[in-house]
Amino acid sequence: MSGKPRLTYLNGRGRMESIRWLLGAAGVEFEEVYLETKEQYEKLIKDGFLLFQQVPLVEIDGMKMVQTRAIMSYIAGKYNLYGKDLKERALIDMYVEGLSDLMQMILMFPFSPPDAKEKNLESIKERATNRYFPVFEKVLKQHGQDFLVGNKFSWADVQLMEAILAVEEKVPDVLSGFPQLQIPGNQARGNMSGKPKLHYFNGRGRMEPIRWLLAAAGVEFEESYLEKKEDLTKLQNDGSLLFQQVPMVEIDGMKLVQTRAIVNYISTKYNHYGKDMKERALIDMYVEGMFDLNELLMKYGYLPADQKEEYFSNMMDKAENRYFPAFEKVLKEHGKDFLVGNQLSRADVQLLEVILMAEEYKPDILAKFPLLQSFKARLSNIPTIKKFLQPGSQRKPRTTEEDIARAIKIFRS
Ligand code: IBG
Repeated sequence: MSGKPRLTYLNGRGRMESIRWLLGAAGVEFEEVYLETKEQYEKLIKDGFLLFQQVPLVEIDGMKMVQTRAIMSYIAGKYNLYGKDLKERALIDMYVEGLSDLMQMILMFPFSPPDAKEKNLESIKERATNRYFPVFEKVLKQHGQDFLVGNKFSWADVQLMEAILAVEEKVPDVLSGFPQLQIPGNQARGNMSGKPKLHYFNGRGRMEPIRWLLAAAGVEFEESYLEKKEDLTKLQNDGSLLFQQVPMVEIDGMKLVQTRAIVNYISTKYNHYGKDMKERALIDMYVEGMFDLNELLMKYGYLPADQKEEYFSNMMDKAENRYFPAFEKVLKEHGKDFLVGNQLSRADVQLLEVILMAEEYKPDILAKFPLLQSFKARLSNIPTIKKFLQPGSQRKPRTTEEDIARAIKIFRS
């Protein structure tokens, strides 16, 4: 659930390349194991990793998935690239299957005998130009939208982009008769590299839970830092901020504001928000408590000196006697590794974040909470989180006096 997907295949495109594209388009980091020897491959079979003795193999969410299409359907579904209803899904399936027939010709091309190479290249060109690309040119022209299905980036766009580039490698001017394909091609390309972009100041504040959740989901993101008040004013004046406030995150063509709305979207998108309404209700209860505690801890630095002492003892009292006992109890009662549904959710990620923050104020704060101690160790070891906890990651260091002075200059008029 928590680690990066692991792809096992040869170190080449082959049947794995479309899977790499789809994960890349979804912004998901993955690991690769390259098969170099026959023994490695036989070992996978012997160990029961390969249901039909074939790769591609993708280890994802505790499953060992084989069969390229099954793997891709799972990834497309998981990362919301598979339409919003059955009808959109049917269209995506049609387009993807057509494109994979074309890709199959390209995949087999290197295996053509020398005397068939020219003829096979000609058929790729002929099929791309006369059968497949006209279909997508027409679809885009008819509905006039940017993406093939549902006016939203989907698996079909990813597959089309891959196919266009693969054909262009062999027939560079293949798109010359397809003006529509030239435009969405560029847009898909823009979207492909389009990591979420976070707009905030270079400090923790209200953006830090968003950074945590993206990092835990293995999603790469970019940041644009507000350095001075004018940077905020510029975003306010160009209409980028619905309520004239940051955090703002550019993601999937939206400019999202309101911390909770942003984290709700990210957690849903990356399946860290429970499997049903009841799990979601529990996650909501827990994370709202965590937000309250996080807010208490975050505000401490911004207080005038004469209020700090009293505030500090209240905030530590709340951490030790209200919030942490509640989470210790949840873990004790169900005896599982994660707070909700026995799988990683945003509640776990947000709890780890707030535990580490509280420890900065009081290093032994978990002394009375053995289950939170083991929870902390377990969570910190999840590969994506482990990486985020290492120096040099996008996690922000403990808030300093300078951060506070800078935030006040930017945010207070
Ligand atoms: N409910 C909103 C959310 O959660 O996104 C509140 C957002 C908010 O308070 N944004 C502040 C802002 O943009 C920056 S975070 N202010 C400019 C304005 O004109 O309102 C301020 C903050 C920090 C640290 I920094 C702790 C708490 C708040």
